[in-house]
Amino acid sequence: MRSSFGRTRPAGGAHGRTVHGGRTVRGGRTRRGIRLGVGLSVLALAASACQEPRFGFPGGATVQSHRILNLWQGSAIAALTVGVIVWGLIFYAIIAFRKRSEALPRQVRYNLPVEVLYTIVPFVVAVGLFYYTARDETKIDHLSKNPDVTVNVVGFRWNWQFRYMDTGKNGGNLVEVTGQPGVPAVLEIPEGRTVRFVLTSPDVIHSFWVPEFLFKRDVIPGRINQFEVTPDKTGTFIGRCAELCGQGHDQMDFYVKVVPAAEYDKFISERETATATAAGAPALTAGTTTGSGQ
Ligand SMILES: [Cu+2]
Repeated sequence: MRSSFGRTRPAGGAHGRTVHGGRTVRGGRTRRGIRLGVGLSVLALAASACQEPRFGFPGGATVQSHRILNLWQGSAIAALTVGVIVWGLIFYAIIAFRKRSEALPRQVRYNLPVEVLYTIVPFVVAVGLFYYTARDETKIDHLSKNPDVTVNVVGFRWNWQFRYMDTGKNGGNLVEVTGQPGVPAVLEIPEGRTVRFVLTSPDVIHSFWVPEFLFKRDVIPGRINQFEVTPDKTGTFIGRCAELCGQGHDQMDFYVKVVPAAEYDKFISERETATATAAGAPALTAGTTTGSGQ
């Protein structure tokens, strides 16, 4: 009588048949119970997948963020599926192969199908995760030839400066926004246009993070990091420094205000043509440079 996993199965005899018969009934119930449990878990998972749970992520406010969210949802569902199968197998082994007597279970080795399975399945899972991650990372990191808006972001101890690099031409002011202690900088950007961020730091490592964009990138001294987003939702979103950069790290909040394109054009043209003294809002300095260490 062949058996896997060292399950005890007496070979014969009146006593053996009785025990064997009893175990078959119990084993059948156990297997049905486990199948039902696994089936219900898979159903619950499939039902929750239909409603697209975000597994703790925000909804996203850029074209790129939806791709990031999809990757996160897919990875989480794949991990949960593997988890449910593994938990199922663990509980199956605990129940089906529990100690029933002092007799030593039949000892077996080298179950080739099982060994092939647990080699191939993790390989397929790893290749799948790698493929989708590499595909999405390439798209998310893509830099267009001519972004609609370019903003130089300077993260410094302990605030942010945003400089609109498409301004300051043809006699207009260079528009820049610099946060002051207690007055976070507000970065206004247009909905539906590609915005490139060019990140630099004059002092220590910071990290430019807008949670609603589902994206952050380090701001490193001596290095220029870039990325692009295309906002697709208007609103004001909190931004933070995501790198513990020192004593004033907690003061490095800022706001990103996504506005309709026409409103953004008005915002920029007003500041480009304003006189320096007229643009004296605390968080906004138009046409002047700041002491941010640049
Ligand atoms: Cu910081």
